[in-house]
Amino acid sequence: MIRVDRGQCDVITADGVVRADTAFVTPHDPLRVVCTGDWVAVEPTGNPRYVRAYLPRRTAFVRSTSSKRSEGQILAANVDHAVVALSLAAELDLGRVERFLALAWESGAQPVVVLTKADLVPDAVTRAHLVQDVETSAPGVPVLPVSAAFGDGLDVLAAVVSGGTSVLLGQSGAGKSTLANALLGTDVMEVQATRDVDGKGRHTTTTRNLLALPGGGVLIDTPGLRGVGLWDAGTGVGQVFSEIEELAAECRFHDCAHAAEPGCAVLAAVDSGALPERRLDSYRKLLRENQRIVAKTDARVRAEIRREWKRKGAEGRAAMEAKKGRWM
Ligand SMILES: Nc1nc2c(ncn2[C@@H]2O[C@H](COP(=O)(O)OP(=O)(O)OP(=O)(O)O)[C@@H](O)[C@H]2O)c(=O)[nH]1
Ligand SMILES: [Mg+2]
Ligand SMILES: [Zn+2]
Repeated sequence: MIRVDRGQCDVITADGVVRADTAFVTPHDPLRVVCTGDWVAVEPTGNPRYVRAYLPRRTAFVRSTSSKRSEGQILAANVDHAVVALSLAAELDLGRVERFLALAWESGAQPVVVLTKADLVPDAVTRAHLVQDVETSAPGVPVLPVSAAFGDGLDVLAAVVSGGTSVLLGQSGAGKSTLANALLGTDVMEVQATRDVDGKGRHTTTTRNLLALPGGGVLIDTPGLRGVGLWDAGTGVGQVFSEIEELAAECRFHDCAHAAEPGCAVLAAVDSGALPERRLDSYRKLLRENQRIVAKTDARVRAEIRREWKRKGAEGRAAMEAKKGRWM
């Protein structure tokens, strides 16, 4: 599945790209809506041809659409590498990186951070510091500075994305489509100058697109995301802050809240400077946000189940009454 747009989608088949109708795979539940990266079964003939089903997903990148509503949105399916694009032209927002990475880990894909527009930070020492800052916030995640404009770092990224399916994620104007074009070797995706110096763009890319790379592998370019809300990402948050979870195992108390407990290994690490306080704050913030979302979702799911029971109960009673009625 290449792209979904207003009830229509493009599917790669043995006979080339086919346009199909998604009416049968667009249920009410937003997490079950067909999505770029899905493997689908499309009718062999017909006008329109309908997508009838999609295969179970290996991985799925899901965010919550806003912090107010507990609704998940699937951004890409069956992705192996979640490439988080972050512009070096704008001020680094490590909290945002951590948030993206929590969702990336949670999706089941291997996260990669790409620091784009490296040519705009010509000083090598400054650049190295920026890379290091991101690395500290992303244990277990490769951090690659690249310049699509000059080609620096592109070979390493090309090697990473040559196996399997990768998705490009990040804010509008981060340079995702420019990167996609550089990896493709041709200008397939439209690119636009960012509107202002703070690095905010105006959403040049508006649909998710799946592109076949010349060196093998498949790349999904996505529209910029201003914010990504966590969506049931407890495991992902744990992975982003794996060094804190490792430290926590050394705390004297099993249920240490790392607040003021004696023998707290986490606070000791903050005191010694080994763990930046910002990391601990960010960890707490994301854990809290995630718990809120999970609680909300649970509440909503429980309410739905209750409604279903009530409906079934009412139907059951009506059926009983009807039976009684017949027998009397
Ligand atoms: N100097 C420099 N500019 C770049 C580089 N990569 C991208 N840009 C510029 O950044 C701007 C935004 O690039 P896009 O590729 O459209 O950004 P995007 O992330 O796809 O944006 P959306 O589609 O809105 O999400 C364009 O003006 C690009 O020319 C780079 O390596 N160096
Ligand atoms: Mg784009
Ligand atoms: Zn502790």
